[in-house]
Amino acid sequence: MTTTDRIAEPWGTRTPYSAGESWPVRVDTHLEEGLDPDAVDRWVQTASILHSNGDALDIAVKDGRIAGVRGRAGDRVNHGRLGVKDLYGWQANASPDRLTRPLVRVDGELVETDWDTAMDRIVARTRELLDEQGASALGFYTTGQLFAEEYYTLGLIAHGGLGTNHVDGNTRLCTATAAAALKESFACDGQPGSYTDIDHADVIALYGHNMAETQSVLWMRILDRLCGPNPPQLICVDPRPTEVARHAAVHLAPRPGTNVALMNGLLHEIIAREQIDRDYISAHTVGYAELEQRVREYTPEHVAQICDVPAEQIREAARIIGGAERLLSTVLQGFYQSHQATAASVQVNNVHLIRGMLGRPGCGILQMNGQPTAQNTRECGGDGDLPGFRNWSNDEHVADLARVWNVEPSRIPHYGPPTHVMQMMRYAEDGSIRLMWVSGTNPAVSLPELARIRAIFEQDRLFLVVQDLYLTETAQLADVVLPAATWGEKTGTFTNVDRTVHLSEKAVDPPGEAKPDLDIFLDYARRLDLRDKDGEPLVTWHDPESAFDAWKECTRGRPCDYTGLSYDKLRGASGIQWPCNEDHPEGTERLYEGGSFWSDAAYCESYGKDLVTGAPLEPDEYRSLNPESKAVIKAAAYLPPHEVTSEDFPFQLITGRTLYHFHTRTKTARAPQLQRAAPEVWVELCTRDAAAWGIGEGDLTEVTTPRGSVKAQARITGIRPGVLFLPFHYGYWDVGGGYGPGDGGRAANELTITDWDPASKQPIFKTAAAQIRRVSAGQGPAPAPTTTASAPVGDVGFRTEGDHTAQADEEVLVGGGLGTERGPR
Ligand SMILES: Nc1nc2c(c(=O)[nH]1)N[C@H]1C(S)=C(S)[C@@H](COP(=O)(O)OP(=O)(O)OC[C@H]3O[C@@H](n4cnc5c(=O)[nH]c(N)nc54)[C@H](O)[C@@H]3O)O[C@H]1N2
Ligand SMILES: Nc1nc2c(c(=O)[nH]1)N[C@H]1C(S)=C(S)[C@@H](COP(=O)(O)OP(=O)(O)OC[C@H]3O[C@@H](n4cnc5c(=O)[nH]c(N)nc54)[C@H](O)[C@@H]3O)O[C@H]1N2
Ligand SMILES: [Mo]
Repeated sequence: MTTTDRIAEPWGTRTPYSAGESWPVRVDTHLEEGLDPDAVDRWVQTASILHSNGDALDIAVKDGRIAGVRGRAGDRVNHGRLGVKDLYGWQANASPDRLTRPLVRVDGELVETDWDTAMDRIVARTRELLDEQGASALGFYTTGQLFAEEYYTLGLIAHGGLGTNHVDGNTRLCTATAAAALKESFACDGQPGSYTDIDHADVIALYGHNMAETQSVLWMRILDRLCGPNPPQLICVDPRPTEVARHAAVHLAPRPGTNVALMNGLLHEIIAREQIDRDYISAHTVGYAELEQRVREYTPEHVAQICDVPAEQIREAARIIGGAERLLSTVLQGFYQSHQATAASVQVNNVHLIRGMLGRPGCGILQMNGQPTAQNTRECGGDGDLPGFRNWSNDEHVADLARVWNVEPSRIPHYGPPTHVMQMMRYAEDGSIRLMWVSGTNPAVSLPELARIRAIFEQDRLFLVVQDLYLTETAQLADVVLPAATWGEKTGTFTNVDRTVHLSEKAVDPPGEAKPDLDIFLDYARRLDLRDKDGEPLVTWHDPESAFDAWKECTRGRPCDYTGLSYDKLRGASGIQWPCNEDHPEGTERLYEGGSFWSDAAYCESYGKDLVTGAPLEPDEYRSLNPESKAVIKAAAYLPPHEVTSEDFPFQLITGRTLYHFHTRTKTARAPQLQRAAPEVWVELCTRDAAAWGIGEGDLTEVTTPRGSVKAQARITGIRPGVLFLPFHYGYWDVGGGYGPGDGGRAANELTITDWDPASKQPIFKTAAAQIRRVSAGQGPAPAPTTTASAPVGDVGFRTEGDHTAQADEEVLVGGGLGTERGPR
């Protein structure tokens, strides 16, 4: 057993392993100070809630409170390890400023009230609006952080009960492009790959994905391969010097927003060298000829001009990718939130399709998710799509869902694609959406162009309901605030990126009168007296397990088939990957083995879209494009970003994450070790730009775009010249008090643009034109971590480390622990 300061050493101790071996077990534990593991009353099974990796863990319960966490040795995902946010983040549950009672607005002020009063207000307003305008007045904006049971219930209420098409999740900001890219290539959502592909791959390419900070346990798996025999080679595509870049054989740092050009350059080289699998292409794909034609002009020299990357580096990266025998690719926000998001992400799929690298060990695509339950939002209809990956433009799928729900098909809106959140905000701005119910997300910090978002939420004519744990920036603008229970305080299931389903059990009671989101939605349906077509209650379940059983039925025969799962089966050694059914009782490790796809026109989730305009394809167009249910290779030309640099705004601004915080910090700022590691906003720029603009380490600067400005201390790093990076975590609440935007903004989204990808509708958070100027000298270095992509170029006289409370245990179990692991290996 070793004890490690995991703030200073976020990835902990190395446990090297070789290709084809099983990843060794290392159990990470962090308990409240002085608590002996043997003195813990109960260990309660769950998985991580602060990212999408799905690391399994047990909550330590002592005297009815959460007192720590321990990784689960036998789980297929993490083999016992935990990341920093999970080791320390649990403390936020017990924060003294949790909401404990509902609040309603009276004479302009939010005041405490009881559940009946709060719910009756919402129900009365819902009824009024249904009478006056109909269901189009109602919008629901949810999250990627609740449980499957909760999304499914919300989706049924909104779609099947009220009949509104205005339902979306913050997954729109997050992984809408993952879904869109999978739908374009495979006609269906669902990750082809598996985390075990890391154990086999000889090349791993990470596209716009800072895995070291955002899925730190998965990164440990790669680190352990890198220091074992036969290590894989890494390719990193990111304008910043992330830990991923530091370990890469080739680090391509393109101009932000030029991903399509770069991908076309890589495809050009791979094709030019004939490093393609012609048999696979002809047996299992359509569209290759167009791709070959399209990428012909993207020579390394031409691409070098667009991306400002040396042509030789592009050749070298293509040589490695083209020479791989087992290629794993991952894609995340550097593609999804950048310009031409879907078109770029689809090109990653194309690399695998033309090389036949799919459906066998080491050959995986992970179009990553970000949030712990983003996959469920998409599967269960929380993002507006129809549950079970049903196709809204296939009338038979709508009829089938109507059968499952026992409603008339006409009840389920399917006249057009579901309304995405940016469009919902537009409708609220115009006054046609008049009730918006926000659950589990903090849009007053996380949506682009915050001044506009605040103005929309502040309108009197919009009735805003916010369901959260704390009085967030968004909750402060609400008409009704509902106190929710969270992870550890309620039971439900969630599914991670590689389709692994975990059960998360209730460990402790929620504070005060806070209630699980499921109970709140069920209460709303009951008070509205929603009925099915036979006059029976529309929602037939009453608790998490009965909701799960209903959801299972809804997935029967669909790609994300859960029918072989149950709470009992999930209460055990390891999470299980869907599809899990009679044919695959222990789950399914990889999709698309042998090149068979779910792309038959009668079965598929989507007919695809035009990547430039976003227009959905008609069923007949799809049938003639893909008559034999193959994978679809879709080519795309590079187009310049909409907002380009100018004399007034000479920089490109990108925004993103740091290791120690989660999103708008509502949980991580309330965990002292995490908050101390990254206490305030900063801005990253390179040495050359700092010198040119007279900015020194730690100086206070002002970053401006056409939307607004933000003040931040400067951190000088090895970031690409001409690029600024701002973490988007810092809103206007803070430990020990808040401050308003009037005091000078610090939220990155004051600066971002109202613009989105045409196909996925995901907002563009990663390319805006900006200016920076020095305001004054700083007092000491910037408050940015030194352990991560924000590491300074030189010594700044300060290192990120934890205090004595940050010590965590690591126990390496040699050759053991996984005997009880489940699922096909
Ligand atoms: N610590 C931590 N972990 C998290 C989260 C968190 O808040 N904190 N959130 C979770 C969620 S919801 C998500 S979605 C994921 C996100 O995980 P990531 O996508 O890994 O995180 P980001 O920092 O948003 O963006 C990744 C990288 O994209 C690069 N980038 C920016 N613009 C471009 C571009 O045009 N091209 C390319 N190639 N790269 C570009 C940035 O430099 C950045 O390093 O993380 C999850 N995990
Ligand atoms: N500029 C910029 N903006 C971005 C991004 C970026 O990279 N750059 N990334 C985008 C991405 S990928 C994402 S995912 C979003 C995240 O943006 P948000 O979803 O707004 O971020 P969170 O802080 O996770 O907000 C979740 C809220 O849910 C609450 N909550 C937690 N658990 C529960 C629960 O069980 N029930 C309920 N009812 N509430 C709960 C939390 O207290 C918190 O207020 O931000 C997006 N915005
Ligand atoms: Mo996300």
